[in-house]
This record gives sequence, structure tokens and C-alpha cells, in this order.
Amino acid sequence: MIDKNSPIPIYHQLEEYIKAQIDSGELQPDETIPSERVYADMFQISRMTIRQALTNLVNDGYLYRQKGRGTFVNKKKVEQRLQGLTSFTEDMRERGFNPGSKLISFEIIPAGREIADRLKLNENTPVYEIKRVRLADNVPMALETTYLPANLVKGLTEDIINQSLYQYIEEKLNLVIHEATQEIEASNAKDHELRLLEIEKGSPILLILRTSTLKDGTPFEFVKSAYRADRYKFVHTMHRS
Ligand code: 16G
Repeated sequence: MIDKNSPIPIYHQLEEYIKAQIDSGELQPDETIPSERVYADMFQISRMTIRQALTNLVNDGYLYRQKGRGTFVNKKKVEQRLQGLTSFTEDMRERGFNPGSKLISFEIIPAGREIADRLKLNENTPVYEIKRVRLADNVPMALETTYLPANLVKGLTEDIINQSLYQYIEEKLNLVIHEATQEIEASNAKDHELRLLEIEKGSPILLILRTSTLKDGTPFEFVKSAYRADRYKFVHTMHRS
């Protein structure tokens, strides 16, 4: 339940507790959640901690508030399955949205240590750095920073990256995109992310790091993306061999 000696913040533990109750059906969609007082008595924790947890769950889409009526359990989020290796353009089209991009910056830079490691290059090798806000029906969904080895993914222009990078790589460069490794973690949006994603201070985001390789194992992209957590929930299917 709540462990006050744990390094995990108490508000986060309470969030997990409430989420588990929603998952198990103990709390049903549109049901009012117990009052702050109930949680305070049950766990001997401060109201401020409870408020923090509830605000996070509201921001995260698990709960919603109605003025004068209280806080309720939300219906489930839209799920995006992570089955195939797809591009943003393909993902959005499949969901019936019109994909788009707003270019923030586009330049060639020398690879620093992290980028060089991820792309298996020597430090200072020239890489493209592309920052794009990805849009669905003109609404910002994610902020993406993409690094590509400049001597592999050749000839990029603003026109190309305003459309689909994967389409250019496959259809114009005739490279075979093979697989990707992704790391997903929760975070709070930084100031510039808030502004570009048009979300409020304190809003949660999903940070995704993707390294993708070609058929012969050569890494061709390293991407850092900040996805709006109020819109996204990523779902993996795992097979036991
Ligand atoms: C997705 C990929 C990104 C890739 C981009 C290509 C994630 C987390 N990232 O956004 O790695 O570069 O698609 O999209 O899914 P594009 O072909 O539309 O430019």
C-alpha cells in the first residue's frame, strides 16, 4: 500500500494505488472517488500530498473534475499499439488524422558522446539534428528531435522533413528500415515543450528514445520524442517463447 520509508514519493504511491483500483474495477468509470479526508485517514498522509496525486491523475487522464461536484474516474485513454515499426505519418493516417509537422530547427552538427554512442559513430561525425513538432489535424502531439548520420541519410531538405522521413529513406534512398529499440519513460514537460506542445505547466509527457537500424544492423536514426501523455497510451504485446 503506502510505504513511508520508500524512496518513491508518497503522492506517486497514492497515484499507483488509485490506478490499481481503477484497473481492478473497484473504482468504476464516472464513479466519484473517495474524499481527501478518507485518504488522509486511511494512510495518515497530508492533504497536500493527496491533492498532488489527484492533480497528477487528472492531468494524466485517469480522473476528471467537475466544478462543485467532485472528482470522478475517467474512461480509458486512446491506446496506440506498438506492434510494427511505423512512422508518425503512418500512425496518424491509420487513426484517421491528417499528419503534419512544424519545423523548429534543422542543421548539421558534430555528434556528441550520447548521439555517437547511439548511432555507433565516432564522436564529432556530422549528423543531422532535426526538431519537429508533430501534428495531427494541426494539433501538436509530440516534439521530436531526430539525429541521422549525414553521410548515410543523404540529401535531406526542409521539404522532405516536412513530410515523411521514413518514406524518403525507403522510397528515395532505397534503404531497408528493419528494427528499432525504444525506451519510454514518464516526465514533466519542460518550459519549451509546454510552449510547443500547447499544454499547461506541470503537464505529464511520455519521453521516448528510439534507435532504429537498417537490415544490415547499421543505426540510421536516434530520436528523442516528448509525447503528450493526455493523448497517448502505448501498448505492447509480448510473446512468451
Ligand atoms: C515516429 C518515430 C520516429 C520516426 C518518425 C518518422 C516514435 C516514438 N518515433 O515518430 O522515430 O523518426 O516516426 O516519421 O514513434 P515520419 O516518417 O512521419 O517523418
